[in-house]
Amino acid sequence: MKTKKYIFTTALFLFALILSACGNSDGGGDIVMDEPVPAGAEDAMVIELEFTQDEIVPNRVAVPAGQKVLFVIYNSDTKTGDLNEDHNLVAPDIELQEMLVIPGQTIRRLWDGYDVPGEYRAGCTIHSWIDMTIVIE
Ligand SMILES: [Cu+2]
Repeated sequence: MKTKKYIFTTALFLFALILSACGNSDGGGDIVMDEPVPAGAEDAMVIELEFTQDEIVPNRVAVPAGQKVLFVIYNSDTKTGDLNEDHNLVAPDIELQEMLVIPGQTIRRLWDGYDVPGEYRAGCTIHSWIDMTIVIE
């Protein structure tokens, strides 16, 4: 009898823990507002970007071919309104996977870089008019 009660209490506790962990996200895990520098960033070039309400600052950056990059991206777009203030940066042409940044958040993500020189568009898929150019040199 005592063991059963213990198991029930433990299950209840775990359930409450799971509920609170999911509390302020969309079930996709906890959102870190100020991400730490990821492992492996030692030899990366740092590129700092800021999403505002209608642009990426700066909107043009140059990266040597094959250079690993640490993106530090801040979303200062905290206005409330009918538009979504979340932004992401995506550049399929140079294999840059989506990086989502919520209002007030700073993310720090590594990108392996790209080998073929040229000018490539990187943009926000949530707001198609917000974009920038990444120049591979
Ligand atoms: Cu956007």
